[in-house]
Amino acid sequence: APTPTLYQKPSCPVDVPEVVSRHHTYAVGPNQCCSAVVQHIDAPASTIWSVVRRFDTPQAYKHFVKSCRVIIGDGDVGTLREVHVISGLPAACSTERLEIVDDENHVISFSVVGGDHRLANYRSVTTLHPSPTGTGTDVVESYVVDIPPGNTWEETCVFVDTIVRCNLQSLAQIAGNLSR
Ligand code: A9S
Repeated sequence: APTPTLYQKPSCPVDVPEVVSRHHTYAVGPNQCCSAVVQHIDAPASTIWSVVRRFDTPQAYKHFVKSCRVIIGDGDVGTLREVHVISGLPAACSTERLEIVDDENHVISFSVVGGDHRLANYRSVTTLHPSPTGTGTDVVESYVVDIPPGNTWEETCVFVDTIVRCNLQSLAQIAGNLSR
């Protein structure tokens, strides 16, 4: 019998440092999709972190957010927020739980636990990394989410990637202004 070919883990095209890949690895279910967006920002990681770490004020850089209130918690893991989003999106509000907030390694993660929208079981992780090529910071944001009924994997990825990219571009603007 022919020797069974071992399943070769697809080699990641880019050599991602373990400190990055460690946080951005998910167990993805059959009807889920996951992706990641990387945004270079010309600002120190500490400046960016001062904005990103504020789980209670996502509207500081997320333009889809109309308002946010903390339901319970003091900004540590387990804090719950209720986000109301601007009109024009297939959503009205989202209840989100802070899963990780690590001031040492600049890691923040939240999960969507409820709300009136179509992104069930959304979870994202955002990490900051001093850019290996000199100045600035590389922000990596990855997510996993259920593919909504009636949508394809591709459509879901495009939709969420677009929102995440908008948020990170807005973050770049704000952090850039703060660090002038
Ligand atoms: O807020 C984020 O960091 C990322 C996303 C994908 C948020 C998505 C969203 O808040 C809308 C922007 C309203 C889009 C939710 C939970 C559902 C949407 O349909």
